[in-house]
Amino acid sequence: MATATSSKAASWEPAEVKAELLKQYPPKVARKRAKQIMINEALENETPEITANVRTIPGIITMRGCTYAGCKGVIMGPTRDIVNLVHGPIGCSFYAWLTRRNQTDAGPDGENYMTYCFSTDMQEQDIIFGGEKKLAAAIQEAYDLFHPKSIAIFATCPVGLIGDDIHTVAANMKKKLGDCNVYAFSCEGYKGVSQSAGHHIANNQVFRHIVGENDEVKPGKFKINLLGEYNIGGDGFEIDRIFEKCGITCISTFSGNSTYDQFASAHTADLNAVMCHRSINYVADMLETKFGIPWIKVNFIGAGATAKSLRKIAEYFGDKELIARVEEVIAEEMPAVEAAAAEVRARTEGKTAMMFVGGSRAHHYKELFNEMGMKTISAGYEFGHRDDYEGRRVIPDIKVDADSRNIEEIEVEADPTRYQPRKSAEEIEALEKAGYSFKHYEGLMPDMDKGTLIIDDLNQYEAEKLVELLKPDIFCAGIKEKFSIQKLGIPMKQLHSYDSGGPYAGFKGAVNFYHEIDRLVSSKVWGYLKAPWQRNPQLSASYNY
Ligand code: CFM
Repeated sequence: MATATSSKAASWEPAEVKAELLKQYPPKVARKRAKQIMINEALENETPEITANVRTIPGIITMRGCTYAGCKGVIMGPTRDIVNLVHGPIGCSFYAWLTRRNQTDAGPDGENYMTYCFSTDMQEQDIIFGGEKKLAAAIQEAYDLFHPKSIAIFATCPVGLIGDDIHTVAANMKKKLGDCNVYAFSCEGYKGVSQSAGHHIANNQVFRHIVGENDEVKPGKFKINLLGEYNIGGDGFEIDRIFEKCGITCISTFSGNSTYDQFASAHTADLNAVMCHRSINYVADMLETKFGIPWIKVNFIGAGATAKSLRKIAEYFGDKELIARVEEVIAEEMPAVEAAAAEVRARTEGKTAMMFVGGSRAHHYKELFNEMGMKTISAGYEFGHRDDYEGRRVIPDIKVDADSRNIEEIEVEADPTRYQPRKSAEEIEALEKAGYSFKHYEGLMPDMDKGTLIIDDLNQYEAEKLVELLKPDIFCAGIKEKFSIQKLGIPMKQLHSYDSGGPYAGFKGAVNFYHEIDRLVSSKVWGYLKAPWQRNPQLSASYNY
């Protein structure tokens, strides 16, 4: 049944909505933004080309974060036993301290630095005279206090501007300390157009300095790495629970609740399962080139998607017992999920959602909304690249601009002694013939309905305009959008931090999500909210001389 709000939405043609969004802009800005706002054609073999991963136009209030956020916050932040030391003014650390809700479990060794905030606390005199000595002293101090296995150093904007050589400081300290791996990331906030550049910088250094450091063979019959899962709201814990139940061994997670040793041992796994394609596909490619580990795209957001991903992993190993066990687990877990979906569908069916999140969730969460009978009428990424929208087949056609050229591409070759293809060419071919696809990601567009709006790097103005025109039943984005959307009378769900909820991954996560969204879209409270000037339009003020 269509709701009153969605029938209202239907009165707008997508082209009209696009024109309305652009109307306010000066011509030059409108021309640029027009290329980032696509009406999804849902053509069979062809997806329209979107402009993505380009600079935000100055003056526009973007939803994006910075390169440092992508490197320190996203990739390295969720690790638990690496001391993540920020070289920069204290604000860069304070506002990156425990804000991303990536959970950790200290485990038997008890090492967990998640709750600490490490910074060199640069002052004006360090900016003028250089901060290298202070950085070396901070590394020494952290080492003396904690004796960690590893210390990672992150550059903030001023460090790049004054030219501190953080890599030499790191190399010298590594030598001096002897039993602590120290390395640095040139991830100054301005380095790229968004946090996406920070992912790439982080991936390169983790691969260069940690992966392959521990050759010890870990126990387990079916060994995988889970790439691009950051344990927000405990998602990773739920996925770990399912893997364990199936008998799948997760050698390393990049990087939710991960340890230094997990990264160091990643090359001993036999399959890479890639969850967030945007943030980590570089590591998947490098692990394949250097060590011969194939990768597949998975998604554990959505119960159906979870089941599908588990089957895909089992099929890769081709072991009858594993395949049977995965089916048993799915059969055990699904009844509770289906009961929850049936219960909420009476209220959620036909409702509409909008999602503007990072570089993969705007796609992944569509699965959960589908399971509730809800329609995603508009979606987009903050910093996705064209392949995240249109699929990996467009990668060769992506124009490399000056901003992307700024980010180092590291040369990786097959390891002379440790390269070992996990499947023979014939085995790969047989799997592919049976419909299996490696290194494959279709992107968001093919999954979106015809006529829906796909918008890259949505900004504050456009978000409000979209909500005003299309009146979705729920809007999903982040903290910067939350309150302005709620003030428009629309429920808002944070899909970065999950507000205070989660997990939403796996089977239990799906049940949590159904209940949460049902609660939000069934509540009328936001519609009753009126600002004082909306309630009493006669209110006026005059200036008193
Ligand atoms: Fe990947 Fe992420 Fe995302 Fe991302 Fe992020 Fe995140 Fe995200 Mo916020 S790694 S691209 S840089 S799934 S922090 S856990 S929620 S924007 S959609």
